[in-house]
Amino acid sequence: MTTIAYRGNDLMTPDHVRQYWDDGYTVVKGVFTEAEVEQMRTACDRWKFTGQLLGRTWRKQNTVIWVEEDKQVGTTVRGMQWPSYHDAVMDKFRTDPRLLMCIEPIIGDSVKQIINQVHWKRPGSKTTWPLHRDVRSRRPSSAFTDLFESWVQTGIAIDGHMEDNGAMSIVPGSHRDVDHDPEDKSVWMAPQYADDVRTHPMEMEPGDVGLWNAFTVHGGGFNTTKYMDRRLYINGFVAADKCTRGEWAWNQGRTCHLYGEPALIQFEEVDEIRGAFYASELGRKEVIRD
Ligand SMILES: O=C(O)CCC(=O)C(=O)O
Repeated sequence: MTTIAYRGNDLMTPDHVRQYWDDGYTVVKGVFTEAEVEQMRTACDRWKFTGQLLGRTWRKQNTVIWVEEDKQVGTTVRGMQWPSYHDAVMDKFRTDPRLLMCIEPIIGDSVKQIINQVHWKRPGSKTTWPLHRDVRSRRPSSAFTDLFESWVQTGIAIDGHMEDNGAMSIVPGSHRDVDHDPEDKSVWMAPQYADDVRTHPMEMEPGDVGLWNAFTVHGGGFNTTKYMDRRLYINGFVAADKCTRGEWAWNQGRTCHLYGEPALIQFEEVDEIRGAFYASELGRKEVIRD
């Protein structure tokens, strides 16, 4: 576990750090300003329109846009990974020093990034993420060491993140309900927590940042509003010396920009399939990941 000195103006206070380890999550309020959140909204909308134009799930190396047919609302862009290779706004916020300030007390300041992802929950759609633990997606497990301590997921609320528009729920303490064995598939999905009294929506205002552990149960929620979008910008980080995959984000606190060949992260064929493709044309099933 990392111990760093707290400075008076740090966003991530000792109480946040304590809550993160005790409850498996925390929310840091007011990290980004409304003007900055507006930039993220505009960038996310551009990607949503791109997905709508493409009309089908599309990938270029680590960048993927997942497009689904939704029985209620039709063709729907529900998520994407790694906009930051192609989008200066998303890239800027991915490595914003305030995000480092949030994660540094947990995993230190030499950090690689595995997740750079946007989730949309379209009003009236069936989009949801059944209750789960993110350990399920940290594959292959051999690439990660001490996942419980070395990994942290962050989510920037781009819209108000509320029960009505599909805020994800969180289960405080659920990271301590199980052994931290990445190969124990029986703990990956966790539908039984729907009835757990601890389960509640992780409500956030735009610009707040939620952090959660790889073993904390979370997910669920539908956007039952008529018109209100629910966009969440998720960035997942790992202590660099505990992971053999990912793009560097910070090395001893210094920002590492994306350049050169994309790293091996979750798309196994990143070096072999270099061109853009529609998943359906290559007969591939592009499973949505987190
Ligand atoms: O977008 C959401 O509501 C859920 C996100 C989630 O469960 C995840 O990223 O693991």
